[in-house]
Amino acid sequence: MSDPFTPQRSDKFTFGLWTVGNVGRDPFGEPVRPPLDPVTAVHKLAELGAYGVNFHDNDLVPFDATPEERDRIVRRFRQALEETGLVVPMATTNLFSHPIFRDGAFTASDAAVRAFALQKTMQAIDLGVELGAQTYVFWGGREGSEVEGYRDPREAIKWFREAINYLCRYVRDQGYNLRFALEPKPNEPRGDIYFPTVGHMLHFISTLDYPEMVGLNPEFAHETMAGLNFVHAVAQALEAGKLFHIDLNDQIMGRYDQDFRFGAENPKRAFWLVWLLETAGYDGPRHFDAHAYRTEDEAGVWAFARGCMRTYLILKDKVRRFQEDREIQALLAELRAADTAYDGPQAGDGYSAEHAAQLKARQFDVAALARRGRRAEELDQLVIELLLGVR
Ligand code: GCO
Ligand code: MN
Ligand code: MN
Repeated sequence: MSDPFTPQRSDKFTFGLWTVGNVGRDPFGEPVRPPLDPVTAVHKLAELGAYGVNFHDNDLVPFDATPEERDRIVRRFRQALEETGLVVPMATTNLFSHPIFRDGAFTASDAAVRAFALQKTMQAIDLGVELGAQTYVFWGGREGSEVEGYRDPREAIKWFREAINYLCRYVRDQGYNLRFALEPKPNEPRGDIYFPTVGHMLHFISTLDYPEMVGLNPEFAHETMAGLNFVHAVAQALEAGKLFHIDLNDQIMGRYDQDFRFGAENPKRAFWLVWLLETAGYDGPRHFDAHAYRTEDEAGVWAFARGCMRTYLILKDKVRRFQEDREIQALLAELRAADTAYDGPQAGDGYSAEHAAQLKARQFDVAALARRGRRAEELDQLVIELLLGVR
């Protein structure tokens, strides 16, 4: 009877206050929607079947709020969470809107700005933890440059490392149960942002004092903007045990930062992403970092939110069909049988001098191996037909 694509809490869908609360401001135009009360957002998201809500410190508490205002806002918000059962799995800091961050935060050339960013982040971590967050995201929106004339990028990398090391110590010192998730992006709002991709971040993490506390928050749009394959980026994060969180949305390569509804532009890539997440057993939140088109009013915002979750669930159902489709599975089995027929020495056996000698002496039927087609056309067409709903 019930619609199988109705989201449940167990699907772990989350939205940022800044996503459904996006007022539609862009570089060319004023807001088209009034600000959304965070308490209304919580109630509405709960009604739609979401699991949680995330925020930047200033999505909830204005930059210049007094301590009394802060406490009143937090009390009201917490009450909404209690009434609805919504949780706050992730929180983050706004280190990009205020003019003080015009040249970055942790990588700003001005030491006072760097110290202020650290102070603001510690306060924001306290706020996030107070409301239950277990993941803390670092998106370095302004951590970049347009001009190389003054700051040596190596210095920026060092300062970013110092900040993350410092904050890891802070979290440990407070006894917080909190992990950090770094979110790479190639550009926007800076001409270029330091640590532009998942790969850059993964290496950076290996240089930290507490690498086990720090992982990734990759975003579909960010690798896509750079023309990269997001599914491969997520696979590398998963393989490294570093997929701590994920930002789902959509984007056309080469355009401005679009933050479209999940699956809106690249449903096939989104399908492979859902396939990867579901088959890898990723059990973190499925967070939508996207917003409604500027054409929309508040009703359009909720249509957008519903659409993100519904598309994920439809794609998850397509993954199940992919795994159960007799023709697809038979094709995969045939390919696998041919691929695993070789029983000679190979890298997976591990190296020894004797093994290497055996491998060097091995005769291969190069012509036969080179002749073999991969049947990718057949496989991809079957997937397309599955996605287009004719199988
Ligand atoms: C962007 C980013 C942000 C971050 C957010 C949480 O392109 O603007 O994706 O939305 O995800 O600041 O860290
Ligand atoms: Mn983004
Ligand atoms: Mn994001």
